[in-house]
Amino acid sequence: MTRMRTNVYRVHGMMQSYFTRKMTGYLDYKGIPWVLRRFPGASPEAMASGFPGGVPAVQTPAGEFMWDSTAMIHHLELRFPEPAVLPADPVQRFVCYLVEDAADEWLYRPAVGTRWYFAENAAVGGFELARDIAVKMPVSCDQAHAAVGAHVLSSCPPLGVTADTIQLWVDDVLRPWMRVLGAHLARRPYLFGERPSLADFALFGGNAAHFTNDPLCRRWVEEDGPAVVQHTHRLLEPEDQAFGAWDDSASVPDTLTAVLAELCKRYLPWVSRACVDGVAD
Ligand SMILES: N[C@@H](CCC(=O)N[C@@H](CS)C(=O)NCC(=O)O)C(=O)O
Repeated sequence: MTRMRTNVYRVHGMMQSYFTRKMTGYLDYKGIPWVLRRFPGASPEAMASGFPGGVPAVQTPAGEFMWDSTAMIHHLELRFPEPAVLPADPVQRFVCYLVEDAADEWLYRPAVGTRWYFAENAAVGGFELARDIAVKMPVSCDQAHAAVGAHVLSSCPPLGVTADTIQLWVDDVLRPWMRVLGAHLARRPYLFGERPSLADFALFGGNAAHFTNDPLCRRWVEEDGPAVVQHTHRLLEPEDQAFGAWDDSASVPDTLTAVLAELCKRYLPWVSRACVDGVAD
C-alpha cells in the first residue's frame, strides 16, 4: 500500500544547506506543512520541470516544482498571507530586502568558504551534508563527502573565496557581522521587532545550516554574538511562541543602524558595482 502524503510541500534539499533552511524556517513559522526530501542537488523530475539548479527545489501539493527562495516566499505569501513576513512600512520593507540580499548573496560566500576551507567544519557540516546527499545516491558517505567538497570548493573562487582569502572573509566580514547582529538581537528578538521578517529567515538559513552548525563557526558566534544563537533557536521551534508587532518605524534602534553601517563597509560597495556593471568580484 502506498501512503503518499498529498497535502504537503516537499522540500528537495539537505539539512545543512543554506537556502533549504531558509525555506524550512519560513514554512515552520507559517505553519505550512512540509516534508524534507533529501536529494543530491538534482533529480530527473526536477530537471524535467526546468529546475536550473540551486538547492532547494520545492514541490507543491499539486506536484509542481518551484525554486529560488525569494520567489517561492513571495508566492507563498500570496497563498498564506498571515502572519506576513514583509513589514508593511515601506522603509522597513526596503531594509528587510536589503538584509535578505546581503544574507543570500554576500554571507553565503563565507558560509561555503568556512565549511570547506576549515577541516574541522568540513568534517562535521560537510559530512552531515554528504549524509543527506547519499540518501539518493548509490555511493558511500565518504564518497559523497569527497564529491560535494570538490564541487563546492570549485564554485568558491568565482565568489572571491579561496584558501588565501577565507581568513579575510572571517575577520573582515563574518565576525564583525555577528558582532553587530548579535548586539541588535540582544535588544530585539527579530530584526524589525517582535516577529520575524523575510530577512530573519534569510539569516536563519545561513545560521542554522552553517554558522551555528559548523563547530568552528559556532564557537565564533557564541563569542561574538550569542544572541544570534538564541535567534536561531527561536526560529528552529516557532510553534509554541507568541509573536508581536513590528517595531515603530519612526524610531530606529541604534543597533539596527549599526547593522546597516556594517553592511556599508564591504557589501554595499560590492552590490553597487554588481548593480551598475552587472558583475562584481
Ligand atoms: N537563489 C537561490 C540560491 C540557491 C543556492 O545557491 N543554493 C546553494 C546551496 S544552499 C547551491 O545550490 N549552490 C550551488 C552549488 O552547490 O552547486 C535561492 O534563493 O534558492
